[in-house]
Amino acid sequence: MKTILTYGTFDLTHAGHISMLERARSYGDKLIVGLSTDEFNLVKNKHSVFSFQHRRIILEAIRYVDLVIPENSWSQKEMDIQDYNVDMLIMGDDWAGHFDHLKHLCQVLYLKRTEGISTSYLKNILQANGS
Ligand code: C2G
Repeated sequence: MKTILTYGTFDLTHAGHISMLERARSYGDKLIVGLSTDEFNLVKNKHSVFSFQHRRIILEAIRYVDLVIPENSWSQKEMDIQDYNVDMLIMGDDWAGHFDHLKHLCQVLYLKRTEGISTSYLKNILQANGS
């Protein structure tokens, strides 16, 4: 059983998120997603449209996701990797290099982000349409 771990806010879930989850899952047999809580989003200076509970419901409905755990801090990754026997941490390449310090615990892989789509782009469209 090869366990993959990834993290994110996953607000206004879109095709870029789905592509990341699908590709991450393809490297193993189980994908765990550390979902940023509303409180941790503030630490990340992100203000998600959907609450943690709402984002969790959506993620848990995605076929590539096997387990969703809360991400409360930057520093929990070491513990998560050990607690869940993680074989590989996978993040988008906007994070390239940021988690190399975890390579003594598990493999670390950065996958190419999907161009042309982002949560902030979607927010701008929604605001422009006055919705
Ligand atoms: N992503 C992607 N393509 C996009 C947008 C996002 O591949 N067009 C990927 C990101 O690279 C990330 C994941 O989808 O791996 C989740 O994106 P965000 O919700 O923006 O995550 P982020 O705020 O970067 O949180 O501790 C790590 C952080 O919690 C990561």
